[in-house]
Amino acid sequence: MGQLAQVLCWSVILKLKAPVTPFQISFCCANTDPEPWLAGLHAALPQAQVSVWQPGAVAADIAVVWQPLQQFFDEQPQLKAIFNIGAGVDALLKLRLPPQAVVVRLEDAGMAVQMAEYVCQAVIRHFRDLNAYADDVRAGHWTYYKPRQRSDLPVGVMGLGVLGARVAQALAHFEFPVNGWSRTPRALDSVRSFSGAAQLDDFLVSSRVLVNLLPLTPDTTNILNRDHLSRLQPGGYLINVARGAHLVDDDLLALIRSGHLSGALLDVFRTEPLPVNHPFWREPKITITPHTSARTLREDSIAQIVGKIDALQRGQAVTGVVSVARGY
Ligand code: NDP
Ligand code: OXD
Repeated sequence: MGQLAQVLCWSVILKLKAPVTPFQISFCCANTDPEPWLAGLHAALPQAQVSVWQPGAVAADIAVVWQPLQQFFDEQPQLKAIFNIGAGVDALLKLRLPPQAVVVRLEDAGMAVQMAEYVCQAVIRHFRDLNAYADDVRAGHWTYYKPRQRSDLPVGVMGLGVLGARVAQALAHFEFPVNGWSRTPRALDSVRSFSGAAQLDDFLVSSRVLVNLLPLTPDTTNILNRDHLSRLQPGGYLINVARGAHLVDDDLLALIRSGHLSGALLDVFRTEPLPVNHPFWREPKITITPHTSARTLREDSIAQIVGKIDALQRGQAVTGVVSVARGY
């Protein structure tokens, strides 16, 4: 069955059931305090019974998940919808999911503005030599660096979805030349758009700073490799805010040490927390943040999920439905 058909079919079932039968929501989220989520979901959906999943729990209609265990889906094969409380579904799609369930991810829910502020501060910090000024001031030196031309710092944004498009447009407001790359063509004001594998090289050679906001899929795993990163203009700078498995760690280190890249800001890693013996910790040209560029905001997320549950109950289609085949 197609995804739209699944959504409509499920929504018809819920519509028929909702007035008489309370429905069950099962919450299964790693590293998340469940209590405020349960309270928020219950307050907005009083007809729902909301509980934290534990082995042997009652069968639920809807799951709210983040990095759940396979056991959860093995025990809940009847689920009709799975709401992921993040934008990226790479961890979820590694599991065997009930084939009839629609998978819905967060769309923005307060993350896009956070991502825009994080990336803009990083590009501006790099462009204005603010790290070098901070070092000099700490050492008691009053120094000046020659101002750079904005035209010398074209920024390439990989992924022009909900987050990438917001980031690209925020960068354009600061008058950086902005390139964008997506799977299918996207038209955005003030952004030079490239799409598909055929235009990847043109996109890379046109960019000096590279911002990664792709979903992690079989097509994008290891995409930040030596071949692609070495196509960036000399002195290139990488900002990876998507997933650690997009990046080939040794290739980044080699290109920084050769001088082709001037540095990187990394928010995501293959293993999180980043292991203490990982060489990224000791590379002075790499700045690390602990997967914090855009945090899930509980109230915004609950409001979005509740709105979509209501829409499904009214028989309306919702956005943010993941294509399991495409991987995002
Ligand atoms: P979207 O699904 O809205 O956007 C994905 C974009 O990537 C689309 O433009 C899509 O192209 C493009 N894309 C996908 N596959 C390819 C490909 N093979 N080649 C070229 N372009 C491709 O995702 P979001 O913007 O909501 O989120 C992006 C990612 O950001 C998440 O998957 C997650 O990994 C990461 N993230 C990180 C956070 C953090 O704190 N570090 C927080 C939140 C998200 P098209 O437009 O043609 O579909
Ligand atoms: C997400 C994330 O995908 O937090 O939302 O990384």
